[in-house]
Amino acid sequence: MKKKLTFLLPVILTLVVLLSGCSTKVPKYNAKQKLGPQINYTITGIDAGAGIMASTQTALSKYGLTQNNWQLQTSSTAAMTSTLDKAIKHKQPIVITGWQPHWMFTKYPIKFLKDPKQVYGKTESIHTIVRKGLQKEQPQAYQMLDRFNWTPAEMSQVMMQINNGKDPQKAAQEWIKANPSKVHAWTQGIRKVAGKPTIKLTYVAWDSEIASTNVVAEVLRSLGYNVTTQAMEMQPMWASIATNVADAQVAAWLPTTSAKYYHDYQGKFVDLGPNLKGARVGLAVPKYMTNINSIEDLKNK
Ligand code: PBE
Repeated sequence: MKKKLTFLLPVILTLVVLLSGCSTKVPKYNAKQKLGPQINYTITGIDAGAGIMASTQTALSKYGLTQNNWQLQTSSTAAMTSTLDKAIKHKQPIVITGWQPHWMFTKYPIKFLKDPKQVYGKTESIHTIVRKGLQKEQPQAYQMLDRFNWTPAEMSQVMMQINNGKDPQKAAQEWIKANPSKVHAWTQGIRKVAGKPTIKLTYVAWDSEIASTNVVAEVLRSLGYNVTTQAMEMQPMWASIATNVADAQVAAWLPTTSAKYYHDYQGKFVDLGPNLKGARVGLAVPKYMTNINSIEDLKNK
């Protein structure tokens, strides 16, 4: 008898796993029922340090959602997009922290929720931030960084390649090769430096910043620099520039998303202005959630 049971154990375990998988399956989105209970009043977020997480906490309180049980779940971009992927496949309800440029808006039928209280701001720009003294010490790098600018569509091209599995440096090199006139505008008249001076770029490993940082690094290399890139959390990234440990970052989403660090380190960096205009940050849902169009709907519908 005992022997038989041991033999059956794997079979029983498999059945248990399969059955529990079925019972926890979230039903399809139902527009006739209140949204909150369908997703346990949970917004699927990303890494805790991201500006969009702070803005979403503000949104929860400004729209009166906190007292309504709504909460923001911390995870990572990769975990959030994989949860989104599964939800879309099964037409399940989901609310995510979304931003553009990002391939999530190309790959999935999702829409931003209206933000009548303007918690996330209208549109954002991504600024280039360099350390004090860079202009004097590495004028060529400074000039290239000052000129660097591209469009959301251009950034998306690099991001898509990386999302399809291409090595980020390779994707940057190929984009540069395919866009000579754009790159020429950034480097025109800048003479190559001798002796391979080092430029250190810091960034947060968001898809958008992996793309931009790799492109900038490659262009600086073509000017004769030894470029290192280092991924870190948002606060250390700002600190690295403020303390002259790093030379530049191209990852400052403003005026809202990076506002905290922009103000905390004010006076300890040089803001070279936007390298990309027309970025956007907010909450997003699949388009099949047709009756959810504003953050206010999370409360009322
Ligand atoms: N993001 C992407 C970042 C900036 C770039 C919107 C996730 C954030 O701080 O929220």
